[in-house]
Amino acid sequence: MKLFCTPNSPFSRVARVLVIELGLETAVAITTVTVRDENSELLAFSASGKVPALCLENSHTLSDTRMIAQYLGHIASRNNVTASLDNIEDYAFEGFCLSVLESICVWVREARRAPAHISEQVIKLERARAVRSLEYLDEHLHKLQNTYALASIAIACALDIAGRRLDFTANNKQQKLAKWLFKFNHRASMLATQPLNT
Ligand SMILES: N[C@@H](CCC(=O)N[C@@H](CS)C(=O)NCC(=O)O)C(=O)O
Repeated sequence: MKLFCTPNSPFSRVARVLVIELGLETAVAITTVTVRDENSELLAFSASGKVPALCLENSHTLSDTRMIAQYLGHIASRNNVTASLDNIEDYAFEGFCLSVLESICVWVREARRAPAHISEQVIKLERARAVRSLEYLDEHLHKLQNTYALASIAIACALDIAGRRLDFTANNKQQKLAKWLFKFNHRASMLATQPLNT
């Protein structure tokens, strides 16, 4: 199987972390591609052109992080990588964690624009959303205890990129979450998938 990624995409990083956490390094070949590029190798496998994308042996391609996580959990015979509809509380929480990651990506993308094109309104909105989300996560930290759950990995990747690119981290009011992130960031899977310093 081929997992198409970019070195700096937080969504790609979630999939790469999972490959390591689940011990699937020999089964999954990490393939670096470009995005937003009409010559990208990825376009032959996925018309969406987004990463991560997992090309299976039967040549079907999964191009959604949750589906990829579910599939990787399935082949690793782990049934608690993604939440099941049978546990609606976990299912809702996982959706929330993925939306935190998506919102941080929107903020990072906005902040990277040329200064004249940055929307202060978008930045303000995303910062407020991120503050609310961190407060919620700090209050519900017990939900982030499964280290190879999609929810935990999505939050670790979201908060790590927010710290690196936006200088946005958990503050004194969210000390439990800050401690959790510090510990999670030292996992071998997180250390091996750190974004490039660009
Ligand atoms: N909903 C998608 C989001 C993936 C996504 O937004 N990936 C970004 C990189 S973090 C991407 O590929 N962007 C390139 C593009 O928009 O063409 C998922 O869950 O996998």
